Amino acid sequence: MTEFPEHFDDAERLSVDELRALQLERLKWSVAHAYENVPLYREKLDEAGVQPGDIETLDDIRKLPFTTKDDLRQTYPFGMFAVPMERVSRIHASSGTTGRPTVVGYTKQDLDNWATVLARSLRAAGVRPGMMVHNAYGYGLFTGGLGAHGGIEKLGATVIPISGGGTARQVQLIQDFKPDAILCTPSYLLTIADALEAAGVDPASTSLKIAVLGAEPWTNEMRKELEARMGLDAVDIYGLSEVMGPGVGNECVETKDGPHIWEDHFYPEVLDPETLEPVAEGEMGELVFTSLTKEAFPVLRYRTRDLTRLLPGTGRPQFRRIQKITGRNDDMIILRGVNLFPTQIEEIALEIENLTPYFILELTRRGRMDALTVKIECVPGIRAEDTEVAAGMLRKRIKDRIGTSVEVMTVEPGSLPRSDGKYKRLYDLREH
Ligand code: DLL
Repeated sequence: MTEFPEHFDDAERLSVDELRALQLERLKWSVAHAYENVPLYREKLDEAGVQPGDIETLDDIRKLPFTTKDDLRQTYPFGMFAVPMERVSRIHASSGTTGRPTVVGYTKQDLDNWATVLARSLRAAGVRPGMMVHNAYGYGLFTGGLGAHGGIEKLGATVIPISGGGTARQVQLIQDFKPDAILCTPSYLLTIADALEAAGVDPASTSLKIAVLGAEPWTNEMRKELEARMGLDAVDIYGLSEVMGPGVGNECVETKDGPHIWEDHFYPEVLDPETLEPVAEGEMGELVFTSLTKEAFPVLRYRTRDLTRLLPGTGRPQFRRIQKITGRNDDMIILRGVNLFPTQIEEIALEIENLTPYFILELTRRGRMDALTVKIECVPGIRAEDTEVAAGMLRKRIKDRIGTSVEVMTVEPGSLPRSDGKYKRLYDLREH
């Protein structure tokens, strides 16, 4: 066996003081780089009366203006690139739910840094050089597939670049190649587990020992469900295209307590989404990132719309951690004045006997009121009475804990759409 270091690279051995010094040096570079090379940043900074030379401490980051998805749309496709196109090695894009896609670019150095943070992420998740990794994130413009691919190679593991979809073939190759780890969305892992079962294979009996899951919100209850069903460790990977792609942060398999942010490359803040002021330490708010090393596509205080809190590091003590993200501002359903996230339903449903993680939410209008229906599959083969009991319990717990009434409708096992990537849970059927 090859010797491998306890950590993937030296940055993981920095003390907090060394890390802060490195961040400040890099922040100064990044702000100057954005100011000098991206007209929109120059305009925004000038308007805010800030010059790159005004950044003297890390707290001075608060003088900087914000960047939003709208800024990226307005400069579509390449207006935010900070290097000439000849230096851009790769382009990715995210489709988003509405409007133009957001386009991001990477220099050779950016791709190398991305592979490093990804390799570090996989290392934290328990993946080791020499292991075989089944990469079922989608390849293409989506950052998931190719982003993870670079990191797997950099770590020194073997990559199976299967991409998303084609579930029957995924199941076949898992049995034939016997990979140690799988990378995909949590909802797609459920689809794979089902397909294994349908093929007469016990999902817990495969060679898979680690699943590195992300690209959509998922709960600790879903983690328990997947770990029990598949006999593996399920670890959370976080990231977004605008900031890099997968691997902005990752959970440590030893602690499974939320992703550590690789702060030597991405500087995190959590702000009150209304006032845009920092929340008190450890409080919930919107996650905002400033890139510290990106050449092609620097971002200053990019508003992610992801809601979480910043916590002290555990498994990698010098890096701050975020609480597992359970929702985005955009996923929030406001039902008759009560805020509700699909993950809250997932959490409750998975506590109840005979219910499955397969559910969708339908939002409709009855007269002047919005109504929410949870359509959920029960486990196959149970009695009609037990179905009723489970549905009633779900309805009651949602009312008790979230404070709003919803309808619960149980549907035939296997009748709801299955995921092949990011799973769509909410269907808004109201007329606009
Ligand atoms: O989903 C990058 C990625 C690929 C991350 C593979 C992890 C694994 P986007 O398509 O730009 O990029 O979507 C980013 O997805 O702002 C979050 O709302 C959500 N998201 C990503 N990872 C997680 C996670 C990729 N672990 C958006 N938990 C982000 C919860 C996540 N939400």
